[in-house]
Amino acid sequence: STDDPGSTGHEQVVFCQDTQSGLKAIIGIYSTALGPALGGTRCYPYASEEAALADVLDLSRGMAYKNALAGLDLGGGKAVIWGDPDQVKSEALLRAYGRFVQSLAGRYYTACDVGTVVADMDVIARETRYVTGRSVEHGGAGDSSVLTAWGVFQGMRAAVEHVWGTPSLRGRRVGVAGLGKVGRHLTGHLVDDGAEVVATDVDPRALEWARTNHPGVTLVADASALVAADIDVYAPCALGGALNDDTVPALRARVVAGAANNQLAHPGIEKLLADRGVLYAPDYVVNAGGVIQVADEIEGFNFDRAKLRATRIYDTTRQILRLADDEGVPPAVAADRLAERRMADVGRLRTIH
Ligand code: NAI
Ligand code: K
Repeated sequence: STDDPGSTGHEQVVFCQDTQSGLKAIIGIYSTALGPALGGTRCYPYASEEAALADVLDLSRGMAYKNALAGLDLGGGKAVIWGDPDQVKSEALLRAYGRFVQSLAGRYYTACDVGTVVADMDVIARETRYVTGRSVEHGGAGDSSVLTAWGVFQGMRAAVEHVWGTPSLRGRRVGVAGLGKVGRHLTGHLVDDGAEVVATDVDPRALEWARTNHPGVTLVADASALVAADIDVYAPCALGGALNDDTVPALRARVVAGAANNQLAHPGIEKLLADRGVLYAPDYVVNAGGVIQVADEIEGFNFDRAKLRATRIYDTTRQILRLADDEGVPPAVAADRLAERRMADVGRLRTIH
């Protein structure tokens, strides 16, 4: 129980080992209050078992909050496979891992994360039915960046409305850092809505994509040039830690809403953003379109149904920003409170498992 100060609040933590394939994995189930725990499998060369455990505890808790706010009937879980994905991943290892997932009998559903790809989920699925994010050929939902970008766009509209009174992006200057899978779809939505997009990427192929598909997009040298540019909205769509002690003081945007996970480099950044009058739409709220997409696959993927759910990220973001104002807390704290309320309220009503 969370009343115990020594406890992390997790329901279950499972250590998995298969010596033959070299599998070492940890599955963390934070909460099944809203339904089976859903969260991806990360494959990463952790320095130690302690580091792997710390990561899975943190990530599985985060998924409980994310899934709750996404309006899913799913709890929060996550798994880590300890090792370099290029070296450790094999059919034998993934199938051994799949058997551990199956042994949890539906308390945990897995999906892709850093170090695992859709093809890995197809292999895992040969041992367990509790896996999602599979390939289209296997009945899966396919690339989740489509609805991730749609959800980010919806969250951005809510944040823009909160600051300027209208959700329209027409005439707004939006800085997109990272023209990868999500950044490209997002750029499309922004251009369609009449925004002026300023963007950057470290990969020349991404810049070429922009020049070819959206010649109206202004390209800048790097992320620091983007942060310092005259933009209204900043959309981090590359790596974590985009909001840090260097970028926030230089930031000219009044709104931050982007796809990247873990945008805040450390907890103090929230206050720095607030002090500078920057409205931060919490990353895990606005980037939930991806998990919404893979969650939908559990019922048999229906794109329109999933898109409708991702569209509601607009309403959720609005609600969170208002709650933050009412309760005088940063949006990330308001988001956590809303998630906790749903887990407590609905978790109490749930009778079927
Ligand atoms: P991606 O790997 O397709 O795209 C990332 C892009 O960022 C690449 O084009 C890369 O060259 C660029 N990049 C890397 N470092 C950069 C830097 N320092 N400056 C500028 N550009 C840089 O990844 P994807 O799928 O588009 O995801 C983007 C972010 O959104 C990641 O943080 C990911 O964790 C997060 N996210 C993605 C979801 C999805 O469904 N794809 C779901 C939820 C979150
Ligand atoms: K719990």
